[in-house]
Amino acid sequence: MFPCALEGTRVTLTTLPRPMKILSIIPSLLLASLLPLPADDRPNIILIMVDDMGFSDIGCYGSEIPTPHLDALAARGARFSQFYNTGRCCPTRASLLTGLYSHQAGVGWMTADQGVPGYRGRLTEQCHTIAEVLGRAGYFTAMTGKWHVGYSEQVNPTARGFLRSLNLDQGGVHFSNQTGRMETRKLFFNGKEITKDDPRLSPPWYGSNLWTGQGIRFLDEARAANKPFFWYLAHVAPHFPCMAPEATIARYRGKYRAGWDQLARERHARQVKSGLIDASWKPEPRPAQIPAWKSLGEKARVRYDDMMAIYAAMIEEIDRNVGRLVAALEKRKQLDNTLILFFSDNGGNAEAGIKGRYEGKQPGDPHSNVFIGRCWAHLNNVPFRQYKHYNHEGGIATPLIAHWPDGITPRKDWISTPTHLIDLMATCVDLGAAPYPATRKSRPVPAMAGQSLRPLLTGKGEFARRPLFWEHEGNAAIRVGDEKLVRLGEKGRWELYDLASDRTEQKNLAPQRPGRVKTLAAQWEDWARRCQVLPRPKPKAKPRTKPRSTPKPRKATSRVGPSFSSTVVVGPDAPDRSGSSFTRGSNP
Ligand SMILES: [Ca+2]
Repeated sequence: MFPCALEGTRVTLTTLPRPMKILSIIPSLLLASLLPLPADDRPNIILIMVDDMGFSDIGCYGSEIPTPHLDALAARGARFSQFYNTGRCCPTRASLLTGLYSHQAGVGWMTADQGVPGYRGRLTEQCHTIAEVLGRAGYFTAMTGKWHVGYSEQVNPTARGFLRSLNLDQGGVHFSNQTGRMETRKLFFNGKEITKDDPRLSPPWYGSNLWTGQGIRFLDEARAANKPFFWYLAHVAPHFPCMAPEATIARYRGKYRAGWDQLARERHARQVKSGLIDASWKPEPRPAQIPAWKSLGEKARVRYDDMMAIYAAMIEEIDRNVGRLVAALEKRKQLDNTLILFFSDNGGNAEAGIKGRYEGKQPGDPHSNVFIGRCWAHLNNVPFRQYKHYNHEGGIATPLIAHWPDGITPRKDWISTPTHLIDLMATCVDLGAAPYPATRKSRPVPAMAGQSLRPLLTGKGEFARRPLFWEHEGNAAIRVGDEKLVRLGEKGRWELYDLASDRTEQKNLAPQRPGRVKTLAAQWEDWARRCQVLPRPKPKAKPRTKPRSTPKPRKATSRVGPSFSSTVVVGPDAPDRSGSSFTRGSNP
């Protein structure tokens, strides 16, 4: 459908021959330019995504961290229990923005160009972004926060459809005066690089406040232009290096001395009580590499407590800014007709291993370097297995809160239909009455991979069953109904789970059901061929500095890019992957 600005009528164009379409649009456009715009009742859309937050880290998903503003949105809207991301920063952003599986958009891995279509390290020209699609349909489009789907001027937010933007090229920056490894990361305002202490940003700033405040200013521009708005708010928190205002951290110090064992039990109990998690699903036990909290000495307890206090403070800052955003919408009488969706880009992050990192004179300040590590990541993802990077539920399951008073009747139950980032483009196209062209710059673009969430949000209409697929660094999965086939690494064995009786992936049914494994694996392979997961990039040839007669033994553990020859086969019983090997060569 094409929204015609005349008398609020809509003209269906998809069935008309092309010359007719053009002829039918021209008079409408001419008239529209002469007449005042009619009231536009299409909803505003705000996507709020956080970075590296686990499934159970907010109050209404089981956390002990108070998130009253998010909980209030959930109470007045809807909560999804089986919404999925891709398990990693860049692919998630590519999939969200385009409504495609990330390899289709050129971002199968991170931002390195590996020379094959699915791994170009940036959004390619053969995809639309939500901003492009909604912008053409008359929306005012804005983004704030972390971009991370390509760095060149051809791929920045301005080039990819955002009328306004304040963005980092990649994440990891939380304070305007931050020092350390992330200090060199760049900040852009409407496509032009600016310094972090640019006076327009009223430094010193903390990122979660900045992204929200600037977005609200963009929103006012949209209203002045009398347009519905689309705002993609990509928070940089709680991604490492974990840091937050000291006064917020201070509220949490000491609270994590309860330890990960007790806190995991408490989170799980709250999840069962709220109906999010079925009591019969056995939570993932503490992996053997993570020490029992009670075995720790006082010094270690103080250290770990402080790390998680910093992380909790980051979540609180996000929640406070959600409240600020909601208040801004309310003040402008825009809350009822705005769809807000809140979710995370991947599961809790175990990078930096068991001990994490706790560096700096005052950990948590702008000059420190804190990773909460695997012990706390296990808590982040209660009750699931695995972490960011992986396709088990701990890597790809995220909360999804939806708030839209004009469209959603508040519901107490959980929406348990499996849904995915690919559905966000289809939802925007549907709610924004926006055309999704079959070509871009005269070249074909794949059809949207997802489906509109409208039937689930409103309770009206059917949401068709369909399979879902994942691949990242050789980790892979397919979900068909409640059956999920998943593997750890390209050389990992397929595991089969019945998520209806075992969402936590504790009972591998593959040995008993080889026929189903074969069928689902073939279905996954077919998708992988269709969606540019294959061909894979070739492993980089190492420059030869010595004669061939003295070869070194080949390392089988390189993680630089998705060469897939490596040991991505890391399970709960595998050796600890502490240290930086987890992300070497990546853009976190
Ligand atoms: Ca992330």
